[in-house]
Amino acid sequence: MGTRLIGDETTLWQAATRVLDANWTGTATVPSPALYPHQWAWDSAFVSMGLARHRRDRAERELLSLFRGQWATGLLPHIVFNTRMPRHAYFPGPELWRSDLQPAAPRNVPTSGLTHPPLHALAALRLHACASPAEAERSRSFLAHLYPMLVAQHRYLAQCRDLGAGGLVAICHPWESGLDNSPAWDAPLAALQLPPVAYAPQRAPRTSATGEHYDRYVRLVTLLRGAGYCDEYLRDAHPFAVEDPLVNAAYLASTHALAEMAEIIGGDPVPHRETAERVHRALLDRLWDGETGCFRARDLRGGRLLPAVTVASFGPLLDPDLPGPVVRALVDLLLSARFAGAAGYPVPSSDIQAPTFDRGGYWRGPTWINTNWLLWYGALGHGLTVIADLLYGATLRLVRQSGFREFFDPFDGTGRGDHDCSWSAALVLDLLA
Ligand code: 9WN
Repeated sequence: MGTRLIGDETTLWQAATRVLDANWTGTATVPSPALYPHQWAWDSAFVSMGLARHRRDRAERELLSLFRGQWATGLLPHIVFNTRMPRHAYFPGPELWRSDLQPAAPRNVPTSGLTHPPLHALAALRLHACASPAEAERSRSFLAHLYPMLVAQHRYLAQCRDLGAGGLVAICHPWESGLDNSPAWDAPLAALQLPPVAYAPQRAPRTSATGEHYDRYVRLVTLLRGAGYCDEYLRDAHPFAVEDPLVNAAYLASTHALAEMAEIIGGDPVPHRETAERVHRALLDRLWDGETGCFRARDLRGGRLLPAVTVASFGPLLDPDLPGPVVRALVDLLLSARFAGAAGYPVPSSDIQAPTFDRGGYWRGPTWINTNWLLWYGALGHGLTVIADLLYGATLRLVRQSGFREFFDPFDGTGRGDHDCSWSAALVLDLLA
């Protein structure tokens, strides 16, 4: 594949494949060697899209290995733990979640009890789309094998996570958004009552997720665990329940992918199309704020749209049926001083003009390769070639300048967080292919 590339593209390609090779454990890919030694769900979706261009066999194993962690309820956990890692390798480890005590959790595969943005059907379809004619039949069989697991994942989301009964999926913890310390979660987290005991050990202050944040993150997990991760508790009592535009846009894109997969393998696409139509309408009815011209997260416990405007607000570009005026309003916002203004490296994870903006603060300002990729993909789907080219060029410029870092300063492109980050490498392969 690299032979089609020229000059520094070949060098970049080879550097990206080296990162993915080094982060391969034999069955899956760790998000980064130093900080994240287990398997994370949305990371694996992105990684499999890159592996599809490099080691197809591994792309399939990556997804299968993740689904080993799927619960009987259909929940696809956000972390599948590698039992060969020492206990202190990552906090919080299996001892916080105690999935081993849950009858629905798989035996001998410790997992978390939360989920992650459901991009897996989209990733599986992309894997199929880049199969060569010689690989097509095998690829179709792989899709047929994975399809029931993806359907179960989506059934869980539709049946157990539509907490607002309006057709969208609600997240029950900031970790489920993938954008952990996004300013969007500040208000619902602040409303959470903490007991007088500190729960979490301090993590190194490399992010803005401080000890205070971690106390709240861990508190939410202990509440969930105490209730046996049960659906009724989530629906009726859990204090954090938010409908996020990016999570729901991922859900919608993957629902469309499930419909296409059903056609490829001879299944029934109609139920997926019906779900997609419902999610599309609910995104507009429940999360579109016409007054300010953007999508916002809905706090189900507070009963209102949350004020923060973040990169997640652009997630619905993944909806192929988004009305033209809504697309145009999103493009205006993306190109405005709030997201593009002084920043040379779009797209910052948070509104530059908001008081909470922090250029080094993890999901409170920096630019990330995976969110850039999602917006690039969504822009292409709407024929927004100028926006897509802008995102493509800026994303490759980031990694050329600073390497496959976890995240980047949105003003000068300085690399931050961990090095040799898998999704940064994988998505560069997808972009270059
Ligand atoms: C908690 C692995 C994950 C990403 C998330 C990112 C970060 C974990 C953490 O790392 O989250 O799940 O410990 O901070 O926020 O998006 O999936 O790369």
